[in-house]
Amino acid sequence: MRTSADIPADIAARARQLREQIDYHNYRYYVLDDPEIPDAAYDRLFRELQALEEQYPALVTADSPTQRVGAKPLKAFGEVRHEVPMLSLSNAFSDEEALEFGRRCAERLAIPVEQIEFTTEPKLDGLAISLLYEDGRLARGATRGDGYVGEDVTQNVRTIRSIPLRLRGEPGKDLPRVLEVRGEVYMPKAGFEALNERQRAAGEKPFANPRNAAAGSLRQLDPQVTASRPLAMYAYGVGQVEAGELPDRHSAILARLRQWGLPVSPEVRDGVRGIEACLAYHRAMKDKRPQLPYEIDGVVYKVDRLDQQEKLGFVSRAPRWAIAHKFPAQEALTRLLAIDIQVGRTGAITPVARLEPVEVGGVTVSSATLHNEDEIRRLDLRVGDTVIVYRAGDVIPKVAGVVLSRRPPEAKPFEMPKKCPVCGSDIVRLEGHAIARCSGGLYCPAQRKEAIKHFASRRAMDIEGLGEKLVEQLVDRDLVHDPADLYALTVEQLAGLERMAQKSAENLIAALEKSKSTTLPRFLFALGIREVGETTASILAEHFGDLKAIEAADVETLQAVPDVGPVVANSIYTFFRQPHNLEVIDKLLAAGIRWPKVAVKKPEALPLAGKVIVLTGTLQGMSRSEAKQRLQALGAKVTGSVSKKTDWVIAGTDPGSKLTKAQELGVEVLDEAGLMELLQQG
Ligand code: 9MJ
Repeated sequence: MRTSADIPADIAARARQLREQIDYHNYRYYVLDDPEIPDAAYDRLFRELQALEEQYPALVTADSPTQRVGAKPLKAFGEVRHEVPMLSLSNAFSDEEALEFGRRCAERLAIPVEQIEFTTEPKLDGLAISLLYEDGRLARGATRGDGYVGEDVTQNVRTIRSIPLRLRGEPGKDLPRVLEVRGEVYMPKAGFEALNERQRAAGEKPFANPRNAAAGSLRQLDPQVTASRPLAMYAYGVGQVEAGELPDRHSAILARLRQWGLPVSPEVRDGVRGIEACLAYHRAMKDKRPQLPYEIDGVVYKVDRLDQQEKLGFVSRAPRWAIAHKFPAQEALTRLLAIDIQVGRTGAITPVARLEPVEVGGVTVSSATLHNEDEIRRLDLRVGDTVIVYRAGDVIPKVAGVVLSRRPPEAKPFEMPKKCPVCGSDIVRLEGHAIARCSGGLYCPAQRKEAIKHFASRRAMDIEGLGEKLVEQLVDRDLVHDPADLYALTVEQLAGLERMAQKSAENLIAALEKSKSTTLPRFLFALGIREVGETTASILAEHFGDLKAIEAADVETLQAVPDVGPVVANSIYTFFRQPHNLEVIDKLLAAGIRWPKVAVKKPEALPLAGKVIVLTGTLQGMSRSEAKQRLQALGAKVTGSVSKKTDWVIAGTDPGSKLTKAQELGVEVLDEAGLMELLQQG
């Protein structure tokens, strides 16, 4: 092995420079939320450092950014005694309780509450962490435990990329020699969803919520496992401090932590005077909660001046100078009344939990999706069970688990019905598939209704006024069997239906007439061919130019289309081999459906050919669907979810979880100006 003496001076200097640059760009990214260079450039720096360290192992230092995952699995965690106890927070569950907190502070400080300045913070729903920095280097990470003794999770916190291994600043000068930072480790919503997808795909139990996922991930004996979990951290205070001065206000300490390179939530506000202003913050954060990329379960108010904090002191295990003002719970217990079966457009069977109505986070929930049969088995759900219902931000409610101790003795395991509850056809589940399907096809009224709703929908034939309830009546009364029958409807037939007056019947006939003039991509999409979404429909139209050529194409020809794989090709081929489908298409064309000729495009020649783009947030200059169409016209593929294959994520205002996902995966993010640049290439 080479020793440090063998390392040429220029190599050692370059390694030092690379570490400094990487640390700086981490700081721009995780702390300032304002990256200066694209991710690809960051990756180049990182790889260059890795290569140098591989060539000269003596160059490796414990705080090198390449050394996040190194340690071997542990047998057990060691114990850590907290020099300064890690206290918890008292809770307020109502505005009244928060006001009461303000009155108590005012009384003890002997000043009017309006004169007390608070810092207000989001209360992250994760787990508390203590990070000990010695001479600016991360020396130890520990969980809170009981507040006095926690677990040593150093090797796991090192894998969390938003936690700096080395602080910015000079120890002994502007940086205390010993600094214990306190904060919350959490799992962003997008990372949580992706992790649970992976758990399900691997046949493992999904985590009930991001808090459990974060706690489970941090308390892994093997740091490799922790490293594979999308964890993050926000700092919210300090514990032990030696040989160094800190400011005399909490808000200034947070600002200092940020300067030292620690991520602090951008939602923190200081100079909030009196409790009424705190309550306004509570309301604003409650509204913002669905848009935040991570879960919060309330907000925290902290008296800002440290001399006032000292005067207020502590009660038992919580400071008197802070309070957590919680939001209504996102979890609730209720009873599972039934498991219903829903049949989708392509026959997919989705079990749905019918629940005794219960308030979850301020919304009444009476049903929840159960994904599929395996999910029910994994949760061991039985009708009559008491279940935990969980809502994450704006996400649809889910059943997170069962309270086994409350299971009624007669509760029986769920059995998937063998026959479709709507049409009586066999339900089949192919080997290796998670989804069971009704085999009735368009014989099944449920599938027929969904097919017609899809045909009429805005992005398909855009038949205004043909809503869900109307389609159901039309199918139930045998007026419409397939989409082509819509064009044979008369004003008299329509006017006889529930909630249809003469005028609305006339309007619908006019809308049907108007829909006849369409485009080939819309028509293809409207047919509801499995696996053919809007993007594939557009690509098919531009590749083949007309419907007859698509109808005639064999599987091989279809697979030659960019983005069409064997599954999609087979699905298209099979669709056009069904006499019934061809009949419906003929009837539709005979009814007068038409579209302008499509110019065949050589896809490889387009400027954005092969690029995968995801749009998120609100754009100012155009709608998202316009942006999508314009990008597709330039050859880009526009998809709905961010993956490693994504080339760019274009983020408008209020971008949501896709932006977080992009940042986690290191996908380059463009703003609206970046989008305009891409579009100008056309
Ligand atoms: C969380 N969980 O976000 C505190 N917390 O302060 C914030 N927790 C805390 N502050 C003192 N923002 C004890 C705990």
